[in-house]
Amino acid sequence: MIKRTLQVNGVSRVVVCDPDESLANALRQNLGLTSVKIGCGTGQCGSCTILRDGKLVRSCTVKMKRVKNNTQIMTLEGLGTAGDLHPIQMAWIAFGGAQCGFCSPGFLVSTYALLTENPSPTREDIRDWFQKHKNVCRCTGYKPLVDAVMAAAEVMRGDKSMDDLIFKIPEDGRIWNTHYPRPSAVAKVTGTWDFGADMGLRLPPGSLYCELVQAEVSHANILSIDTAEAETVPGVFKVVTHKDVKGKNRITGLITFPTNLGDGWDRPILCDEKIFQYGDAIAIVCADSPEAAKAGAAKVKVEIEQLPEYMSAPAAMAEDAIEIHPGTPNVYYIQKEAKGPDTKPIFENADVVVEGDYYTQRQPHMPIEPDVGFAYIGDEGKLVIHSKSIGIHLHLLMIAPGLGVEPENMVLVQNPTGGTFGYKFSPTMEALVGAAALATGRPVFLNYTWKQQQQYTGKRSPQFTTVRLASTKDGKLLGMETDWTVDHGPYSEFGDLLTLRGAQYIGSGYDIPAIRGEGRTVCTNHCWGAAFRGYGAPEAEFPSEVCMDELAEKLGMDPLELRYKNVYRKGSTTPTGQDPEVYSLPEMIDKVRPRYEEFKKYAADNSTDAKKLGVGVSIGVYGSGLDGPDTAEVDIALNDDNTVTVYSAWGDHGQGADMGTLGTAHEALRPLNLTPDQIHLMMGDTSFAPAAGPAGGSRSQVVVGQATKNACDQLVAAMKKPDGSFRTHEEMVADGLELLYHGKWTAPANDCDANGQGNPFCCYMYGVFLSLVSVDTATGKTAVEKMVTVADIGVVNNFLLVDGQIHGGIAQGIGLALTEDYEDIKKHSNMAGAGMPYIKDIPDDMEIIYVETPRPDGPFGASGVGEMPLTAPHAAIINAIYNACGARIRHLPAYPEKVLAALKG
Ligand code: MCN
Ligand code: FES
Ligand code: FES
Repeated sequence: MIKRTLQVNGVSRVVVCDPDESLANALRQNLGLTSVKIGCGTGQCGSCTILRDGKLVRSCTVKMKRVKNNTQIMTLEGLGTAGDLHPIQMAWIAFGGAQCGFCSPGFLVSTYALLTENPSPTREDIRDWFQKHKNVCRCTGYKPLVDAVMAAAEVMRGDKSMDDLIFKIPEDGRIWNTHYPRPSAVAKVTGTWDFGADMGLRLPPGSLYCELVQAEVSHANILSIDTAEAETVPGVFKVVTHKDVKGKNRITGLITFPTNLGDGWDRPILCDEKIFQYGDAIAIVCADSPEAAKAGAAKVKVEIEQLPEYMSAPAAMAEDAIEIHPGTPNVYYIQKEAKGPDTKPIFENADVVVEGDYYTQRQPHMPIEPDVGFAYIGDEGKLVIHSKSIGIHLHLLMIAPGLGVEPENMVLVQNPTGGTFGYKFSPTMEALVGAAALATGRPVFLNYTWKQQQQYTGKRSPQFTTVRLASTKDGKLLGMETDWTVDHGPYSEFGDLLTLRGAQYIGSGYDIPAIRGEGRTVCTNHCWGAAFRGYGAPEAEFPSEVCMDELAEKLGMDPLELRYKNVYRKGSTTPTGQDPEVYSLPEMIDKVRPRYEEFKKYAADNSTDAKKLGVGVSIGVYGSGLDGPDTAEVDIALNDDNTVTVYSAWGDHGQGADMGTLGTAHEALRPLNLTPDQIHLMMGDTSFAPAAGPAGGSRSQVVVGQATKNACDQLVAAMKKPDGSFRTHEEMVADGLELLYHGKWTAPANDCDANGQGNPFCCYMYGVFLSLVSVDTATGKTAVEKMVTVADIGVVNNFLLVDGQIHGGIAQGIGLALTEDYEDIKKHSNMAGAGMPYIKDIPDDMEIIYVETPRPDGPFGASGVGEMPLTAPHAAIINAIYNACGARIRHLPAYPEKVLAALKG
């Protein structure tokens, strides 16, 4: 142990710790300064950024033995507090800089250092600074952060006042359709928003730390698991294996369709007979310190018999491949698609036919916050599990039988969450901490390292897709034939539903009268397939949007005009045969056309042989909802001080479930004239919030929003007196009226049939993407220089939310197009290796144009937004690469070497 006296945020503090402890851990654990966040833990993300003797450091990389006595330390706690915000914090609030908020402390301290050194930075100076100091954000697409720094600098220079940054509620009192800041913003910018790892530090004495024993091969039979030596390691309390799990020891994948050949019970909580993928959990070592747990895990002996590893769909589909789940074929689900007349004669007689093979990769979600959670036995004897779950009621039902606990004896709670982007549509470690809490009887805490996050949470399922398009010679689409294969990894959860997305979205946006297709779900030994923002759309729309470009070329037509000719208009139907709820795509294309012409001119004027510029377009469509009659429930209560409390399980990835709820409830409660702070939110706990459904499929603003509105409408109706005024709480009680109202709403939609036909969603989101790229012809490296997104997401609840959603989603689309992958288990297990976009990978020139067409079935006309920006921006970028230099990339990501090879080819 060493002792250090540090000057922390202006106060002298003493730390006693291990010499090899990181400065980040010492600040967090020893001094309780939990604004310092640990994301990557390896110097790549900047979430642990602090000032040491006036210089920025990533504190996870500094060992305490290298920190001298009297070192000056500044953390976010030293910048400003809730009652006395610093201009940088205020600007972060005003520009929606904190979505999940996990990166915010690091960015805020970094900004403070920048503005101390350079009070008048340009936007490019700011981008250079965050690039140099490796500040990474996965939510915002960076542009709002640069806006915030510019505004903070103005206030700090005295060119503007703090008051200029404070949102003013309009005179009519309305916050719907404004820039009202989210309720959690102040906590997020002051470092007081406690994420799972922060709460883990404050668990009661006697709590145990978990370390996983994980598979180091991708497919094997387990012959034995020997925990004897591990249990003798000092500090180890118990090693939990499958033998300790009292239930079925399986997480159910909830088979969606009866034609699925699996039964859904294929994912072990703790491996018993087989290992299905690299990183599978085999045992949990529970100990009184993280170090003892780690030492114990190293002593668990697992004897295996290695089996052939099928790391992609073609490998698992080979004739001689054995069944990964014995008894279930590796191809376990087939989805047919048939719309309109037979396509064969259409293709035989069409003027023009184009065809291409396309591949979208195993995109990693890469939240900055790694997976984390804890569990304990609550005071009512129930098993309580806290995690990053964005579907608490769903996950409870998925894991309860495996653990052997009756659902009514379990509670799931969502911790403040540092981004998921869909990986938390699946349960991850909930069942592990649940099993450990039951086996030990103690509170248990499990925090994945970022490497574990990458290796042992689900990924976007790679998809191999063929598209053929037939058209007349003047560009009217006549038919489409398509085939798609989904590599869903070893666990079936939601794999059939994902495969259905091919039928719903390949070719979507266009009036295609005849379609035939078939898709299949394949079990492999690579990482399991989880929902990822866009869920099936980026996989489906990339092929059809690139194929549309190939068709335009063959026809000699402008790609935007080919799209304009074919997009949905009255009388058109979607690939599932549904009438779109609105027909805004022609108007959206009209809006983008001037920018398109400008971009083309700019590209022509600025291209050189060494750096070629090009312009690309694409169209994105996605449904807001789970298929069919998607339902949500929300409660509202009138409090005795005449305020209200909304009880909601609208899951929060970081997108802003709090503001979504507040904005919707405030609008619905307008007759009561409540101020926003008179609406309290109680969210994310199955013990008091009714089932709202998971925050997936960009469904919450529509479905949970409608349930929220329904609850509010009931309350307002009950409070209304015959004279039109409203009862107080006291009068409600006096009149014997209910104080709690249960809101419920079900989407007017129906499930698709076996041919993929139906009206699965009542609200869709529409996007038109325009990108300008440059390609370095010597290296093949592509840079996205400008992006424009035209969005029709219905009426906007809150602009800070939706701007942030769109910028952040576009940034992930750029990563999908150019850099991101999780194919190589070793190389892609850290942020830089997996192609995480840093600020200079994302253009500052990003424009959003809204077309707010009110949705008949959305609350106050709103549709969803979350996934729209990741439906097809990557196709616009790939089309722009072709336009720039003639390199046609059909397999993502478009690494420089691929572009170079295509250029040479
Ligand atoms: N919203 C709005 N006006 C609209 C539509 C939506 O103001 N017309 C707001 C909503 O109030 C909500 C947000 O925009 O705060 C997204 O709403 P919606 O599209 O309904 O999506 P959900 O709330 O169901 O969120 C899920 C969606 C999905 S599926 C993924 S994945 C995702 C995402 O949103 N993951 C995210 N956005 C994310 N944002 C962050 N920062 N982190 C993630 O992990
Ligand atoms: Fe320290 Fe990522 S740089 S946690
Ligand atoms: Fe930056 Fe979520 S707000 S990572």
